[in-house]
Amino acid sequence: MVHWTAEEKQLIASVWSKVNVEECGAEALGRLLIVYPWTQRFFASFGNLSSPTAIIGNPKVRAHGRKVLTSFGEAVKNLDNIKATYSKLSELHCEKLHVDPENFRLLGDILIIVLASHFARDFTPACQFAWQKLVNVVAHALARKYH
Ligand code: HEG
Repeated sequence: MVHWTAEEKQLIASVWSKVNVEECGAEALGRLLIVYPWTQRFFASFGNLSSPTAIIGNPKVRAHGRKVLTSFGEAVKNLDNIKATYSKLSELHCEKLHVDPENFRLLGDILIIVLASHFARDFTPACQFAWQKLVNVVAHALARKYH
């Protein structure tokens, strides 16, 4: 099981308390679709994804980004139980959505960039360390039901 130090927990909680889930969620998913355009294939039903402007302004991208980051918040609240928290979602992404688990890592790294750009000075190296650890654990948990 992953061990979290009191400092890591505190750093994660303090950043999360300042995150605007709607804004940061939309930005993270938008950046994923722009920076790694092959991820667009999972969102064929979302309409216009033809340019960065279209992606950033697409209401379905915004709504889904919010949904994903809200769900990410479950990991923040359940740091010691992330595997169980994402057990059903792992099944969904594997068996129904067929999302390649590499994409969980990409989204995690993008989220780090979004947080760094929003919180700049407060996103210290120690803070980045704790968040990188968190996104890795989340990606691992979501990939667990793949077979
Ligand atoms: Mg996934 C649906 C969470 C990464 C593609 N994703 C969902 C849903 C949640 C979620 C909560 C809604 C589930 C439901 O309707 O019951 N996703 C989630 C998390 C993360 C993640 C927490 C990573 C941190 N998802 C992810 C990535 C991709 C992806 C990287 C693809 C590149 N998710 C995806 C698709 C759907 C969901 C295609 C269905 C969207 C729809 O059709 O509405």
